[in-house]
Amino acid sequence: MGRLIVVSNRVSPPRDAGGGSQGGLAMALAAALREHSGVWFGWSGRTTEAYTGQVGVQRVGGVTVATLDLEDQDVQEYYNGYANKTLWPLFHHRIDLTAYERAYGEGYARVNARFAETVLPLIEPGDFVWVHDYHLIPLAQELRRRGVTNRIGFFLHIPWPARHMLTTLPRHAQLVEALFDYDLAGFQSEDSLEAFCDYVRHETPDGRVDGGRLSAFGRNLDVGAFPIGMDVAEFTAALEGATAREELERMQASLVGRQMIIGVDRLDYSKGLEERFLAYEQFLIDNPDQQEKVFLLQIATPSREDVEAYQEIRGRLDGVSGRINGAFATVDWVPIRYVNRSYRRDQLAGIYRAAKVGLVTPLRDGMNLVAKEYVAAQDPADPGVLILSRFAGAAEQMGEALIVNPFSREDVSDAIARGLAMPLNERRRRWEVLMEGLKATDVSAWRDRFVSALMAPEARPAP
Ligand code: GDG
Repeated sequence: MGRLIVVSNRVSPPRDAGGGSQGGLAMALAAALREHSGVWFGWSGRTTEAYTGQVGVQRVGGVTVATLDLEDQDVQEYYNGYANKTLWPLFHHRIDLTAYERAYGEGYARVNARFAETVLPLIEPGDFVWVHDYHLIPLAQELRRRGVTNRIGFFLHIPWPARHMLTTLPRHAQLVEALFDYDLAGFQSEDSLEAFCDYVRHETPDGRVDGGRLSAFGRNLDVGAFPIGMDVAEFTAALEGATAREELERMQASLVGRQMIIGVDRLDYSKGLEERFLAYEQFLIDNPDQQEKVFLLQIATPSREDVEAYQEIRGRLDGVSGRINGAFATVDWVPIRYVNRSYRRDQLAGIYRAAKVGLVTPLRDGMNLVAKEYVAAQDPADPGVLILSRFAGAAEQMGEALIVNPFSREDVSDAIARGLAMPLNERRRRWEVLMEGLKATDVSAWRDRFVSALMAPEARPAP
């Protein structure tokens, strides 16, 4: 069996076995890499005056990690530019924020070529290559140009856009054609998979969809929905640790008899934070008896601060939260505790557990792991209620949550009222179903499903 080579924009190998601030995805990939004695390759996060193509290799937590430095212009055009100002907003249906600049496309192509030429010497015959996310869509094409015939898989962590959105992108067909140099492309949800098939059917001259096998541009591509899971075991262990317990006690002490609603997100316009604050304001207006009895704790970790749209959303959220607090606060109650910093993973576990309602209302999201973490953190004897946007990939799997339309303040307001008042037996019934689902489709199951589809594809009839 060949080795596994994982390629992603950044690498984040586990620093210690205990987890701490480490995410479940990094742990799961590291476990796969150890099992298949593989390599994790990506950008070091550092810039260099002049690109050299030199690869730094280290062993971290039992994993071989290989990294590449980029030039400042690469970071501006490829990472801040095409990845985060073009593809991210477009794939989240924000064409009003999408930059359609040729220089960004050129930087994206250049960096993908740089990734290909530097990872190339690490790939041996029989190895399997697993490429992650929108930063690296053309990587297989660049590797094929350099003679790589190994099986290469791609997983998209963000949603695939609707056809009419994607066709606003200059050279959209080139981007899709590049995906046909993979052997397998995985999406987060059936919805994203459908959107991709829809494009292939209608926008390619020879496109055909035959179950999980597509053909277009004279080539075949296997596709599937591989919804990512969380690391339930790691998170449960974190929840039982001293840090999570202390955090839970600290939160409980600060409740002073009030009920807490929790939101945890990267500070990103796709997460629907402004709409969430306004829906919560609507709830305070609709339910005056609830004022001073609840509060919303919103943790919003600053993200992509070099991109203007992120500076702008941060300013807007400061304004909206300040206005709502000014309008509703009393001498001993603030309706929104709005926090712009990050917490350790085990602290977050304790904070989630103290909340009666988890409010997860992205306008569009590939999956959304916060929804899953909130559920995993609950006390089985007295679980809280998850309110989840229908536009998160997670909604396909988490039907026992209260599913809402995040664009409708009234809908979200009603769900908050219902969640806070939900009787214990209903909360337990819903939570048990959700928790079963989390365990059955955790991050290891996701990884194993993808890796086995890549390594041992079923013999399929030619289309
Ligand atoms: C992309 C897709 C898809 C947040 N604040 C802190 C913190 N977090 C952690 C959460 C969670 C993760 O970050 C966020 O994951 P999401 O899935 O919610 O969202 P994205 O960052 O947009 O991720 C998404 C995901 O990829 C995986 O495929 O689900 O749809 O957009 O784990 O807990 N972690 C710590 N401190 C914080 O303050 N330690």
